[in-house]
Amino acid sequence: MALLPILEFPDPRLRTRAAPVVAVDARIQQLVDDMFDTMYAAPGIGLAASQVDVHERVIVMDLSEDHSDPRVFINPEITVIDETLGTYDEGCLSVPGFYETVERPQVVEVTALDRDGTAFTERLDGLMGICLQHEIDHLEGKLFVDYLSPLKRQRIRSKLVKEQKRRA
Ligand code: QAP
Ligand code: CO
Repeated sequence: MALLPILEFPDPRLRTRAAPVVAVDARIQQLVDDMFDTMYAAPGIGLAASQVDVHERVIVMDLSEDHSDPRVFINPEITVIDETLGTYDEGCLSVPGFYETVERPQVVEVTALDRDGTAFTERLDGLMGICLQHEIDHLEGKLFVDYLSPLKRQRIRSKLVKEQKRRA
């Protein structure tokens, strides 16, 4: 069991574009396990490696209430299946305490590698599809606050910087 420190907005390291995983080896499997420990402890429903300062294309998710549906997406590629936009009040472990409405395509198809390095393709809708798009954004150095107005983003930034200074 290992908990990894989570980077918080506006940390510039969250803007790093993650590189593809070259081999799903013991190091990546350890990273996946540590990311699950970190996400479950938070608690959260999704975590991208970028958020723990590892800039490789690894995502973990679990939308169940009892840790019964762990999902791993390594080198994910998504295609939008239904362009219709849906809204959701998104949050992020890297933007603690803030939830804002974001619009995203409703249905996506993902091809990725699992924890064993085996490729799979799956259609995701509802919160699962939204969460995966949010996590893939992290791998591109993008955060949900980027979809908000500059004023809202600045307010969130100021409050978080103040909180980070208080803790330091
Ligand atoms: C991403 O986010 C997500 O502010 C996963 O104080 C969330 O697990 C995608 C969390 C919603 C789509 C919809 C946030 C925990 C967890 C906080 C999370 C907080 C404590 C966020
Ligand atoms: Co996030």
